[in-house]
Amino acid sequence: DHIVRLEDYLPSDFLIDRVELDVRLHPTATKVTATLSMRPNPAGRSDVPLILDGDEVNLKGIALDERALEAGEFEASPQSLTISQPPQHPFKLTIETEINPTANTKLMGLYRSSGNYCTQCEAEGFRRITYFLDRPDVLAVYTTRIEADREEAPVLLGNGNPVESGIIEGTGRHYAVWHDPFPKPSYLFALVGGRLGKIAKPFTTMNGREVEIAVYVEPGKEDRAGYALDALERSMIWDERVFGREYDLDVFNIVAVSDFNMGAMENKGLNIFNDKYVLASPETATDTDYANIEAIIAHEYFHNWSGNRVTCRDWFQLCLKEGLTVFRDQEFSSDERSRPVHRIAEVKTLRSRQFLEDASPLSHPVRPNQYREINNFYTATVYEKGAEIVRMLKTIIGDADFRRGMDLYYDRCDGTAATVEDFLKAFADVTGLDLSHFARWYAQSGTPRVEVRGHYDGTTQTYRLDFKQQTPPTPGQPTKEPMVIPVVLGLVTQDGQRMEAKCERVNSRGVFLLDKTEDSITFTGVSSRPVPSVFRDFSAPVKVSLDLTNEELIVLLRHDADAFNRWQAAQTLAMRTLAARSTGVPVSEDAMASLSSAFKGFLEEAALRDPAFAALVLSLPSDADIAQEIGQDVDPDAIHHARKELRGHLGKNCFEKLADFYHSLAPAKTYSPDAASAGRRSLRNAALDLLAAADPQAGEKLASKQFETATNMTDRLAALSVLMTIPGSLRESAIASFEERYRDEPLVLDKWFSLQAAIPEDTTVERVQRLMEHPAFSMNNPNRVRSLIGSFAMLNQVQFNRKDGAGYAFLASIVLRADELNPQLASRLLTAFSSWKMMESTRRNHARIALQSIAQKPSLSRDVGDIVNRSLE
Ligand code: BAL
Ligand code: ZN
Repeated sequence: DHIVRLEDYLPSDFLIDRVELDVRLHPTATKVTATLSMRPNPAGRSDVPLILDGDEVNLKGIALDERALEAGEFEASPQSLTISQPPQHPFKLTIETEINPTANTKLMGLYRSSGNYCTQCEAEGFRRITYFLDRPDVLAVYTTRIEADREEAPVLLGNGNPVESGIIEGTGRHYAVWHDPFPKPSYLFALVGGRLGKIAKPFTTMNGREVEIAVYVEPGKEDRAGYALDALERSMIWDERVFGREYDLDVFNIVAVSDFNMGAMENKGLNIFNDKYVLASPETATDTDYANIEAIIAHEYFHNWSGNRVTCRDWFQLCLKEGLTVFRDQEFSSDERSRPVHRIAEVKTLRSRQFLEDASPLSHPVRPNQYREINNFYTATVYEKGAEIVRMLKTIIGDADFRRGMDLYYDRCDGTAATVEDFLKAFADVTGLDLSHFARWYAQSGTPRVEVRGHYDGTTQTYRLDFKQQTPPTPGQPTKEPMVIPVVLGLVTQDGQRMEAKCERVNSRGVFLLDKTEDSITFTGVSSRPVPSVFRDFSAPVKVSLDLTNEELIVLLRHDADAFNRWQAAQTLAMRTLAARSTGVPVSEDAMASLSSAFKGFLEEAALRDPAFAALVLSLPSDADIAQEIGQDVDPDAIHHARKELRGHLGKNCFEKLADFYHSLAPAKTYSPDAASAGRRSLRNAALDLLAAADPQAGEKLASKQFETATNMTDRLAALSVLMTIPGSLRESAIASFEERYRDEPLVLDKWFSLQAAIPEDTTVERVQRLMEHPAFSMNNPNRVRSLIGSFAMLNQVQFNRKDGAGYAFLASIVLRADELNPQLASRLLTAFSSWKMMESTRRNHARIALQSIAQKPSLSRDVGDIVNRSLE
């Protein structure tokens, strides 16, 4: 098996300046003619063969400078095309290939989704269309002619601007020509051909350029595309205002398709989306769906600069575009919604996905230094931790220098394939700072742990904070160096006032830089013992250990100026109890009483001021969060039981207040997806959940009524999800009525699959197996598979981690089935085994056996082979 290493990077020996593509779409025999204007790369090696990448392509013809090559002048296999003696001067290579889009179940390259033709080329899909130098540092200007049957594909879209279209008389066929003036790597190539409905509007850029922005969807679903188009327009305005970035083509098209491996793809001028992240109506989409659509539309649009205009030199630099673009979309959503609420949501995702990954055998640096299969590195570490690095940089250098650095980066690197070093150099140059130590965040894997201890001295009126950092070993990195960790902090008095103490190590923005293994800082003029509020706004992606008493945490929950730390205080309080009770450590009646009085106090004082925030405080750490906190010999049943008990306890003790919220926050007459309305719904539904935990009979009644009378999907689904926790006939009839109501709505049925797969009962494996026979389920559609199988494996801690191993064995069998159709989908499912080494020994043994059963299978895809081998190491 071939390992690609960062240290082996060499520039391409040949360059491709222009690509002319002629694609004649046909369901099973699409013909592609690629004319490549090539030349030797002055920065490459000379006198070497030209080796083009391929993947399951059939060569039909090849010519060099218009002369057909003869056998012996080239060598072709489905995987590569070699010309042993290419010219030493510019030349034109013409390659004809034939591909079968209908047979393409991998959803990489050109394939069909609901009869429409579409492409996915990142990371290495273009080589499934034609032979090419399929690497991100080969940038070319593309002209694409697409031809198709007029009935089958009335709409033909490509990258760039439309230049020509017409009918081919007497054939029933037509064509369109698209030209993209911006040089781009092949992974940003796209085309679409199909029957599609369209909504569009004009957009005028900051410098007065007129652009048409459009969203294409399945005909008849145009009325569900409005929110996506609106989000696109808002994204364009935001990127102009906040980063000074203007759109650069005459059209910007988004196409929604129902079979897609990822969330969406940022192809130049032609974003292709998983329809889950485009289609929304109040009756079919939840508040979370609306928020995700807004974020992903923005993310893909922002890539036009961070990814497309400035692209990556090689796939090791993936975080250069992904971490930065996630940071940009998070900032956008924070500006469009509530910043603290969004920050908490980001951190919850980071902890549940990235911290988990970093504590698993799959841990890797934000910039990995080797890979077997690049598709396996589209990870939470590259994306979410990558975004945290950008945010830390901004925290360290401040907003103004951050913007200046971004401008310099874009100025210098526009039109090039850049590296993480280029990115950091822009910020080093505008600030004069040495960022070489900071750069360790890209290279060192694992989540740093920071221990903070406070010491108050009343006689000198000083307060000292001692910091210690340490990063646990991760695969390939047995020893670790200290990181540069920005700690944003402040002090609070015991009665909740902000304390004005001085410390020269803390800058005017409240930042202390911890860059050694141990360090201490001292505040002067401290007249009473303070409560420290550290890592405000989650200023670094670390695990913090802080020796605060429960009383001090309650002070922070009630009074801290930093909303994130108020939420964190509630989480820490709950987590202490949950972790203790899950591991058999007794928790005193007093401690339980003080916890519920803290929550009750919070609800009475603060909840209605910011309902979305209150809902987040009420949502206790998940089963998986608790497992991570415990870290070893985990018993998921004990965790589930402890969490259920605590929810019941809090629900009982806050019953009146929760019931009060439930009734006073009754739904508005018309649904609006805005953040404030969504916040009220989320608090009301969080209240319903706790009421049902306290009194299942009353909860079942309330939830059934809400389920039946709901006027929007958020409330209907929230009610159904509460019913899922209460076995009985009401639950089963709600399941049946939901199915009946949405039988023709695949994206809505995905929610129904997902909720059933997450039922924490012993019969769930059989239920999921039964649902695989449902007419709406298909192993070929990634959304269906992720909803049913993915939810079972990722959201159902107790049933996936069944003590008899049945959950693991089931997932292993599905992974093997999926691998034959779609290796990327299969390897994603397989990452559910990330936490297997944390489990107690019986489960651990079952998980190992399941993983070994996969590893032993001959002819695994490289995707699954890589994950299973790393998981077992
Ligand atoms: N580039 C793959 C999809 C995304 O991150 O935007
Ligand atoms: Zn992205």
